[in-house]
Amino acid sequence: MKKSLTLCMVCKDGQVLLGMKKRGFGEGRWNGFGGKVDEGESIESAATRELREEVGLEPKDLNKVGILEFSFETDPKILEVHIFKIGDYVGEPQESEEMKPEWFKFGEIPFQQMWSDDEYWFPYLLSGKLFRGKFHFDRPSDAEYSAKILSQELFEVSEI
Ligand code: S76
Repeated sequence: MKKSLTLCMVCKDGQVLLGMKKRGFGEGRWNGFGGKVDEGESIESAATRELREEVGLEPKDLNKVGILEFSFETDPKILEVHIFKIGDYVGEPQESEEMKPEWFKFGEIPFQQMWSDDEYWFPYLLSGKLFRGKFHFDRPSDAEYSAKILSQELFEVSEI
């Protein structure tokens, strides 16, 4: 079974906006903004909704840059994550119940406190390349435990 999710990366003036996840999946780590695509909802409107709910921003542009499939030894579900790059928005980042936002310069991204796949695909994101990949992990990350990558594939694509 595959489940669709979104992940929004806001990149502006050489910085990326990340949120410290305060609860649930990936708690205690810096992450983009996103979540489940609801039934009957388009992937783009799900991305827009999550960005509004989690950090209070309305995207002015929404560029799909990648699709990643995540799977875990502990769960038969495959998570299909649609990654969007946002270059401009309306509003100011606001802390929500789920996320505490902070800007990071492209050279100072806190990979040690992020999901372990991020250091592999961020270079594609930041250099404007489109990508697809799959990462298989032992079990989900939380504040103390960083998910171990058991296998991975990642490549540039010409369209997505
Ligand atoms: O950057 C990521 N965000 C997530 O929520 C999960 N990676 C990831 N990998 C499983």
